[in-house]
Amino acid sequence: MTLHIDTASYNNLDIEAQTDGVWVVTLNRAAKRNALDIDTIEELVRFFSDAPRAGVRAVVLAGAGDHFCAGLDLIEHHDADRSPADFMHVCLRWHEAFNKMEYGGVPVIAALQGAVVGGGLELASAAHIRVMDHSAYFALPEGQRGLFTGGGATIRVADLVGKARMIDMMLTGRVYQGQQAVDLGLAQYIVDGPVFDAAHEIARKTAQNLPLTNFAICSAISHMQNMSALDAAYAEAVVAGVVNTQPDARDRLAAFADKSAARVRPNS
Ligand code: 1HE
Repeated sequence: MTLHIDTASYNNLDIEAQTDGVWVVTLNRAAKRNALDIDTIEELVRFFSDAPRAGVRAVVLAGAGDHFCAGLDLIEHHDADRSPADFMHVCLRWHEAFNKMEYGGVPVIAALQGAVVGGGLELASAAHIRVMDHSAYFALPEGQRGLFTGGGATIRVADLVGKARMIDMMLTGRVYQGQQAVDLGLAQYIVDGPVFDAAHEIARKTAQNLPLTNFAICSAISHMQNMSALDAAYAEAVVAGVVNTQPDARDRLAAFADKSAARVRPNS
């Protein structure tokens, strides 16, 4: 049975279902540069826990205003004066949210503009595709703030840019932007026009794939990266056994066989 997502029950996320199965999730605290407070993290946990069972075919993740996300809500953190155990539990909720995104099986396309910094970069790096415009910039200012990453950067950002670059970003506050950010792997696309429209177009395209295929792409690949090569190859065979024999794929294979399906061609 398909789960119902009650969009009205979200306050810090603006959630909108489109007719094509694409859902738009917008961090909705522009006045605070979409800083991630506890409530926002809990809403991310809830949405991304429910999305795979609610018929969500793809997600565009965006930030309201000029900035994607300023990371940890530093004011909330300052005022809460947390104990080490308290903050450990905060981080575990961040991991819960971001793992639900990365391993949930629903394509998440991040539309990045302005600051994508600290925890904002950790959030973006849990998306499957990152699309940026020329205003977007990436940094890990934790080092300068007397902090450390707690939302998975040591795993995902190091994975994107490499250990040495991540260490440099944290030690020096180095900022990456523009084509260089794409070249380093921080984003896969840079666009001249509206970044939301470009991300939405990509989301629509991914939503046309079969859900079970997308589930494998947006869950199995990440899981397999955590395995030994031997176990990953075994898991790949099992996943392919399920996905590549799904009844819904038969029409697509038949279309290839009768030559009505589009062929793979080089870009013109
Ligand atoms: C915030 C936050 C925030 C803005 N927490 N309230 N992240 C950072 O170190 C980034 C901190 N933020 C900034 O560097 C800048 O705010 C921005 C580059 C993102 C935007 O600059 P600007 O000039 O557009 O805005 P602003 O004037 O600095 O801020 C506008 C408001 O947003 C202001 O609130 P107001 O009530 O005084 O109007 C700011 O306080 C508020 N604001 N950023 C709380 N981050 C799990 S560990 C993760 C570790 C981290 O993520 S460390 C955080 C890294």
